[in-house]
Amino acid sequence: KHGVLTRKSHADMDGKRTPRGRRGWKKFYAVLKGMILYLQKDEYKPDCDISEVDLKNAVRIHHALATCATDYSKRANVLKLKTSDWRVFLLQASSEEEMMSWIFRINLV
Ligand code: I3P
Repeated sequence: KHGVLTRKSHADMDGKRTPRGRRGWKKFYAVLKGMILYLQKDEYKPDCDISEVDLKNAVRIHHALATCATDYSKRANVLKLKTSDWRVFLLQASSEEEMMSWIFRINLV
């Protein structure tokens, strides 16, 4: 699955709140491949040509949990992604349908 996702980092590893200055929203082209959610700067990336930055933004979603971010009301179609290392991301999808589809696909892994 792939599509545009806008990310906000809410908690870092070990569940600590992401500090001010790193809590802004940022738009990515997301690609779910195997157990990795790539958050890329640009749409097309052949597997052998992923940049260092894109690799850094990739999220391992094995043992991650995606839910509707019902406690976040500032934006619509936002899902919450908790990773196995206790990071928390808010991810805004382009529509409710897209949000549900991302949640379903992430939790299927
Ligand atoms: C954050 C940025 C986010 C905002 C966040 C700010 O500042 O303005 O958009 O979240 O508020 O800290 P920075 O880019 O300097 O990290 P919202 O859009 O959800 O308001 P927060 O600290 O209350 O999460």
